Amino acid sequence: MMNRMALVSKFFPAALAGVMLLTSSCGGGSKPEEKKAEAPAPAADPAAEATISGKVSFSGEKPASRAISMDAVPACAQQHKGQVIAEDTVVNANGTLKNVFVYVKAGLPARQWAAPSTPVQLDQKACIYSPRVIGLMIGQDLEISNNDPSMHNVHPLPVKNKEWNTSQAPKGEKIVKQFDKEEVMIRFKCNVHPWMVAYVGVLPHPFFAVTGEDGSFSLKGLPPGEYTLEAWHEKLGTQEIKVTVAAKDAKTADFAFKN
Ligand SMILES: [Cu+2]
Repeated sequence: MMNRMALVSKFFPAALAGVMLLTSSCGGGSKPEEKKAEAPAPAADPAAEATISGKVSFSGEKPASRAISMDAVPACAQQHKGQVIAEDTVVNANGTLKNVFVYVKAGLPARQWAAPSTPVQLDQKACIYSPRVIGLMIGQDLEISNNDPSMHNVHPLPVKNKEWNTSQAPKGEKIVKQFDKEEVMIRFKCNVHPWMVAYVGVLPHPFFAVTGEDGSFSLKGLPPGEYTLEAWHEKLGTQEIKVTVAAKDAKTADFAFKN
């Protein structure tokens, strides 16, 4: 009993000093802790940004070309020479697919990405939406033009965003709209011309691309991380690929759709 008391009194001052030391080191240690809380900060370092690029290939039976009849609307038909082919599945000369929307579906750090101040353009030319597939960020302006001598009625059919439809006079004033919710994809139709269709992807970040005539895509400026990429095609559905990138990595992710 005496021994234990002696031990406590003997070590108490040291223990107290230790507690004080810990307290002061904790106070001093709060700064590194704050840095730890900002862990995604290195991800914002432009020097650490990674790139994922690739192509979207197609194999199997090439879908038959489907002709669109604009005969009932001479103002539209007159602007085309020969048959108008629907662009719902466009296989490029190099065996890749056009109009595939590729984007980061999951894995990004909880950060806010500012929408670009430049609008994304959606044109109506010869009674066709052009481009057929586009992406834009939440809050970014979508500028819709009517280059035709005929009236159109732009009508997006969203599930998560607000639906609207606005008629646009021949070569009329541009329609400028934004979407405030993430949605992949929103189908656009025209209430006047049933063959007109476009697809618009709305994302809270800038990591998306649409394949063109070489079927390739590139997602630049990615923070290091583990990502799920999705490729969306209006007829062939969706595919996912998981890709991990370290700082400054340039990785390849190729999608392969079959029909
Ligand atoms: Cu139209």
